[in-house]
Amino acid sequence: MSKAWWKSSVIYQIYPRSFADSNGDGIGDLNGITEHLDYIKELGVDVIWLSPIYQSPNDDNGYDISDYQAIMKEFGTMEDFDRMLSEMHKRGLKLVMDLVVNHSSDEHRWFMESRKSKDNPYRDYYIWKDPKDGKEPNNWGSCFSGSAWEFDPETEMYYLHLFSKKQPDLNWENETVRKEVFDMMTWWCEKGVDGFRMDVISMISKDQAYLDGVAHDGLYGDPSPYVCNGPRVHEFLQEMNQKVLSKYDLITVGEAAGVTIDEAKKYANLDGRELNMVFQFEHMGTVQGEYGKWTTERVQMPKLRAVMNKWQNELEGVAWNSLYWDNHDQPRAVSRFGNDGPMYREVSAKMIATCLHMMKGTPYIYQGEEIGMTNAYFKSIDDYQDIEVLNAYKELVQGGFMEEEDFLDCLKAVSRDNARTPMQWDDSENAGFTTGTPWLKVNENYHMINAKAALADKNSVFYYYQKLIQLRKSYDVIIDGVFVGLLEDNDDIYAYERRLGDQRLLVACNFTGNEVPCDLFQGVSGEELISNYKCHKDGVLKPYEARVVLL
Ligand code: TEU
Ligand code: CA
Repeated sequence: MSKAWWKSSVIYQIYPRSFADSNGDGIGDLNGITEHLDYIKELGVDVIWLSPIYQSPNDDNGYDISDYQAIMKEFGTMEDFDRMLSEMHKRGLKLVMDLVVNHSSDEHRWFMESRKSKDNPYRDYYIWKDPKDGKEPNNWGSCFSGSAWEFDPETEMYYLHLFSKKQPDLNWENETVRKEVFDMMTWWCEKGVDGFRMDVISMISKDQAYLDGVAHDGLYGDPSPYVCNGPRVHEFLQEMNQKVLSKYDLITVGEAAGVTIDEAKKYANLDGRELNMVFQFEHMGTVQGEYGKWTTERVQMPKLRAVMNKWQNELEGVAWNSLYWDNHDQPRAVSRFGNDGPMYREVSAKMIATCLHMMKGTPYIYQGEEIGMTNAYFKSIDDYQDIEVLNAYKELVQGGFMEEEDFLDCLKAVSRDNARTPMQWDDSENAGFTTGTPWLKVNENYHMINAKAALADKNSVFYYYQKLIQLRKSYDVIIDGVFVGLLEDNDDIYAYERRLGDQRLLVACNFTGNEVPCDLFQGVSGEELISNYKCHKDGVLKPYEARVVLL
């Protein structure tokens, strides 16, 4: 198996707005990141993925870009960027930038020009359609509620925005747009960046018929059959690979909402013609409510296991997996898949980390996950800032489809703000994130959960992640071993083996707070590589116990 460096890497995701504020304005910034690179190096990761740092009006916190080659003023200057990158490289850390090219901001000069007139040279940089019977061109809904079409009175046409109305979709059918994107990517590669995470890259090719979608929620049509994995998406990515990616030693990961196994075998094929890997979403969406993600229903491990094992088995030898439990769009992993109460938070955080990090693929750690940060459980809609939340509140609560209390309960479980509360550095005011007023409330549990406390406690979640990362560097079976699911009808234990030659790595994780029978380790001899308990009980797994044994 080729030892491409991105196969043995572990990647740490930073949401810059919430990581560290160096100048007291309450907003994280690049100098704040630079000041904390030693902490990241101590964890042992190889790559840092930064959520967008480009100029943006922050309608969607940087995922609405108004200048792809300038730094967001709240985050600092290009000099700050250059210094941060050189400090990363000095520490042997690589930098992955977030490439958001399915759409731009409506404040990008391209769009400002495009909307001026129908014959403007930039008109076809975006997707404009005439009204149909005086209304939107079709029934598509936006991911951020409401219609995916916005009427522009200047030219009396609609433009497409699969996300907020301030995020108009770029027209990838237009080869000039593709050239602009490839030139911009080359510019960043020439500055020395080491890769790209590609935002909703599975959506850049739309079915040109623009047919109505099915209105599952009775409100708007679902565009995903017509925008996910579209007719030319692989053509566009192979062009990107030929014109940019293949010219540099990069790591590339496509965020591929709606990706299937078969599509992933194209996007992330080991033949290297497109990307190194993709983020699939199937394990994130195993529970759906009447209105999509807005549900308090808890994920059941058997469903999660079925999805993860399918991806482990079916990409084997053909394509490469990414491995993640959370990011800036998802609730905190320990709250969603573990138990964030005081009794079991740390032991269950270690267990879910073990379950993920012993799998085949490249693991991603989201800022704060390594110290077991939890959901925020905000009590009022006024505490939330995320456009996805606020638009859904308007549509569902103010629209009379959901009770406010029920919607707030859903927000406590699955809102994106859960992951965006400021990084908890220590137990000083605002968790050491800022000396000013934080842009989003700090989680109230920062006195107990913070990096300083974690670094002072040899049994902390931090040092457990550090050890998991070290194991990945020490045992080829973790990188290259074939995945074999075990106990696949057991409701409590997630178990599997990794096999490489005569090496067998046995992994078992109790996803419950009860002691459960388990004879996997009876009569086997081998070296225990890691566990979240110092001692074990024969024939059982303790609450949230994880064990990894090299047989
Ligand atoms: O997310 C795309 C995406 O699919 C998410 O909107 C996800 O479906 C949703 O957040 C789950 O609730 C990417 C970025 O990661 C996200 O932060 C941006 O808001 C979005 O694209 C638009 O750029
Ligand atoms: Ca700042």
